[in-house]
Amino acid sequence: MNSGRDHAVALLHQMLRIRRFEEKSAELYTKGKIRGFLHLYIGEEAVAVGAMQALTAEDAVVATYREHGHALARGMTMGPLMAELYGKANGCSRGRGGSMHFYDAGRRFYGGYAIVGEGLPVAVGLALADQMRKRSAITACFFGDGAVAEGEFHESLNLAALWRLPVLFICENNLYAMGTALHRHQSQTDIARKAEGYGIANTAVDGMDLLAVKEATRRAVEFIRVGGGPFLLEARTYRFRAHSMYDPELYRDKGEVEAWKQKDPIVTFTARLQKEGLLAEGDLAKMETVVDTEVAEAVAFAEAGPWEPVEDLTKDVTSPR
Ligand SMILES: Cc1ncc(C[n+]2csc(CCOP(=O)(O)OP(=O)(O)O)c2C)c(N)n1
Repeated sequence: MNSGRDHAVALLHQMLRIRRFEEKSAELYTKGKIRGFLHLYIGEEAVAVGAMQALTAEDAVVATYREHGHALARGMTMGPLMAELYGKANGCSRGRGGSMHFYDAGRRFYGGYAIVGEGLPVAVGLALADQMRKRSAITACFFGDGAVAEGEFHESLNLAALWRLPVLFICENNLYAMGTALHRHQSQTDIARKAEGYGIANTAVDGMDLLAVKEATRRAVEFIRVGGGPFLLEARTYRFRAHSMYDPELYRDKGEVEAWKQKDPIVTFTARLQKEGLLAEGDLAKMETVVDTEVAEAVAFAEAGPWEPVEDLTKDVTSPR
């Protein structure tokens, strides 16, 4: 048994699970099985999988509406995630949240937020709570480049720095906020450097390179754990699919997308493992079969799930009387 090899293969497996889960989700969406919004993470898998390696079960994770990958990489079971996309009662948020609102308090996975930038103050609050309770946990907060244009980004960085909170801000810079290119909404396109005005340590990393993300995150987490305060990590990545299922993608040309696909994190990591002799002949095909089975079982779980009864419509809904 070679633990280095096993770990590398497990990382590839994680990325493949995310990719196949989302490809199936897109297919089910076009069939009308999944409704509402669906934002795919395809192309960005190395960020969630690489970053999650540095976190322990005690740490908290906050993500955006593009959070399927983060939820899977955090260890959430695929069936309840697929059921959530269906809106079924056996979904991870009982079918009330859908694609944008995955949640699992047991795994300290706190969403899934539809509002751009919304997760940042939530992460600061979680980290403040952990700090006040004298827990050693840190909070990892994933968000897009679009979020850095929001006031919440600046307010969150300010408070995190002021109170030296254990927060790892991870900006997944995929170059577009919906249809708006980064240079059209940012005067400073070097996102990591935005942390400097707040005295927050920062670095940028190639978000298409799984091992680079893993190492950069490990260092950032280590810095936070020894009391260095918050950290901003910018992962430079790209989404291969449209912003959401409704997007005709008129803002970028096909050549650009094709060029980034040459850096596909799954393809490049597979090639690397093969070159280093860590992936034997047939290993990939076996892995694909395992993943396909897991996805098929998740779909069956969602299909078999019940709808929430109408009598429960106002359950957990509160309003002032
Ligand atoms: C406060 C707010 N403004 C606008 C929107 C509409 N909107 C949804 S996604 C999005 C783009 C966000 O891009 P980014 O943060 O870079 O994340 P990505 O989709 O690239 O992962 C916008 C403007 C929103 N959901 N919330």
